[in-house]
Amino acid sequence: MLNRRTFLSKSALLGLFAFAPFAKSCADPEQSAPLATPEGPPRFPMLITTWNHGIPANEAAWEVIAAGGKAIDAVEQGVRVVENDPEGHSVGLGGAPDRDGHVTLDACIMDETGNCGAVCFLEHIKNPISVARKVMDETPHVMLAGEGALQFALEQGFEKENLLTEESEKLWKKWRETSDYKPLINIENHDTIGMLALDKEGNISGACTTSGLAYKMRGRVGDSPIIGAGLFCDNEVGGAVATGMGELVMKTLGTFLVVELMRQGRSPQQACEEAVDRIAKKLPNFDDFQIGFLAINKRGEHGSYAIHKGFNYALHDGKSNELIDSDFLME
Ligand code: SD4
Repeated sequence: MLNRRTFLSKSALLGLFAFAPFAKSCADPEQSAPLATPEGPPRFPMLITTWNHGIPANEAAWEVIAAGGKAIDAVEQGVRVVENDPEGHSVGLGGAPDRDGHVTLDACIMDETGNCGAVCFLEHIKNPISVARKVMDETPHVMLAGEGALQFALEQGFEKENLLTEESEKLWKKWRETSDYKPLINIENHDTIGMLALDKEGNISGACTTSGLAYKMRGRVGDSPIIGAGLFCDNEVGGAVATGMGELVMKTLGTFLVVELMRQGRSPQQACEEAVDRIAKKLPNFDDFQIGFLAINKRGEHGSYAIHKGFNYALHDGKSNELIDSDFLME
């Protein structure tokens, strides 16, 4: 069932945004300083991160921000906490394997200058986000894949390890009894971590890291390491991250779309809603899957929207670090 309240409030907001001062300022490519708003000064530093594991990730990232560190370092340190946690079956160590039993990881990172790095189909390295950071900092490329990404990681001093924990192996063997490939809404493996940060300077960066869909085909890569799909930041406008069924996000370049909508004057909330609406209009069976977008703009305003109920995120503003339920299109 469609979420009527949201649709009604959305139309009301869309009527208003055309007259908002932010819409005018965003259209001006010369604009770089944080924008004053009718509600008060810009609200940063701040962090926003997908799902429950956003709480511990934000804690670690906030240590970097509070010490005056850069957003790019904060997001890397933040998501590493979740990559290192063997209990999580959707990111890094302990991630659910593909259908053949191999854990393959995808990640990307993007800074306030538009620099970015990514790895996909990476095996045996538990912190793909830091390998992505090295790709950004140490190579002329944006993305390395598979064997080449592993070779590069080892050259950079990363340790090769077995990422398939006993628990994930047990779950995989159980799945093999039927080999029924059906990603379930909010349940199976929709727990990619995507984090956006605005540091004390008001600069924006983001990171996204995942083991992808559980029991995917060998070689499958999702949206999470794709700049513009799983993550996009533009320091003139804002940033967005995506979680959920990557194929839907890739077909619509979801986070690039969200940022471009904010550039045209949408609030982060309006932009996330419009991106989900685009998926709903264009892609058949969209309602069999979950997608969630999170976005912030340069003023530290945030928004989120999902196809289905159940998506949440953690917001850290220096005073509190709390979980918030996202608005959604369908019950
Ligand atoms: C993927 N988008 O590989 C990822 C999965 C995900 O929350 O986000 N899970 O398609």
